Amino acid sequence: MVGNRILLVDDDAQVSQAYARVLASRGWAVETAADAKEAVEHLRRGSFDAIVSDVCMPGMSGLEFLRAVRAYDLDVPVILITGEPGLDSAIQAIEYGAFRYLLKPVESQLLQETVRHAVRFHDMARLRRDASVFGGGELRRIGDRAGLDARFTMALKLFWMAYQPVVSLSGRSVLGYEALLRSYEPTLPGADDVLRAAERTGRVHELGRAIRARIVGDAEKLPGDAKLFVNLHALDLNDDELYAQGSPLSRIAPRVVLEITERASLEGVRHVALRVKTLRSMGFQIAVDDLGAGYAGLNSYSQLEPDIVKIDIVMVKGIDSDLRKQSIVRSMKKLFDELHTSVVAEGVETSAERDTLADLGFDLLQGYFFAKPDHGFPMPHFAPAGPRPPTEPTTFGLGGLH
Ligand code: G
Ligand code: MN
Repeated sequence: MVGNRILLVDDDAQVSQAYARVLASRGWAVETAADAKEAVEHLRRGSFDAIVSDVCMPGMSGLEFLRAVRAYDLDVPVILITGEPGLDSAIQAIEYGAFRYLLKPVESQLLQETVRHAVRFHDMARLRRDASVFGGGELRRIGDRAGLDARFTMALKLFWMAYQPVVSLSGRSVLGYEALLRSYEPTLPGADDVLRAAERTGRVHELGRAIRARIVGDAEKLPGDAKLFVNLHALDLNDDELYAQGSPLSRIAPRVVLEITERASLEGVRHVALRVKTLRSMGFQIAVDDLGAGYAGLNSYSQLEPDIVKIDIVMVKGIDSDLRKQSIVRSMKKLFDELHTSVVAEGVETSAERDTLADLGFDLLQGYFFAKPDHGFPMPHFAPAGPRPPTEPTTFGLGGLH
């Protein structure tokens, strides 16, 4: 650990000296900066294994500083320290992508331990990046230092939304369309790349707002009374714009189902239950997405009390020949029936999967078998490939929701 470089940023020279002494005593090489601008100068000249920074500094806010840091180093863990306790600032720190958040005065031992963890974390991030060279992968591409912010800005200009129908088998109709992010920015080609870039540059809200505005524009062409399924990033729940009177999406709230994924933790969201209640009172419906994929089990179900749950593709893939999956999915379906919660099975790719799910009592399905996500609002096909009756009637929006 000797030789690791730590950057310490604080406008209070006394505090700065005290922390520097505490860290130097562990063998770390400490450099100090009196404000964010000076810190950026240090970053320009060399790299660090961890940054410890005051939140309130003259000249640059915590958010601006975090962004500036990310322009130089995508991985370096930043530990924020503040004199003003408060849930809001703690959560903001997490939103900014801070590694940890400590309250003043920080005990020497806690400071040392936190920095030690941060340095380890940084080592790990570097190893992953080195390893990714062999995979030719995404980490290396996304790991180019400067410019992530610029590339994300391009992605924000170039993205489009694909739509995939959620079908009702019984009505041979479309309940709604899920909006899925697609990117034309070559260096951030996948939706996940764009999302990760948004997280790393602290611009999740900006992306969420742009996506919602785009969807509302597209919705003018939404057929019949089909609903719109809109994916939210967990951090979007912290964005005031989502709740603002007159925000684009709120104007079509009764047609919108907000999907909140099971994959991500809701830990960084203030007052989750209250927020979801507010959204519901605005007319939105709530869905829990990717159920069965998350590490949290049915955790978010109890927090969100959704109108709809969407069973993840991992539970659907090959369900026709997997008795264990059938058994779990059957139990889930039964449970949600009792709770009067609609269930959608996602990622249906074959007629065998469709038939098994139908046997298990599923009516609402989504997947490549019916239609791939595409421009506009693609029509699903219910029969396997081959000639189809030319006069097949299609009705939209059959109420599969309770
Ligand atoms: O996490 P969420 O369920 O919102 O993600 C949906 C993703 O799954 C989209 O990127 C979409 O393109 C993809 N998808 C939709 N249907 C299918 C399918 O039948 N098979 C596979 N492999 N992916 C699908
Ligand atoms: Mn989804």
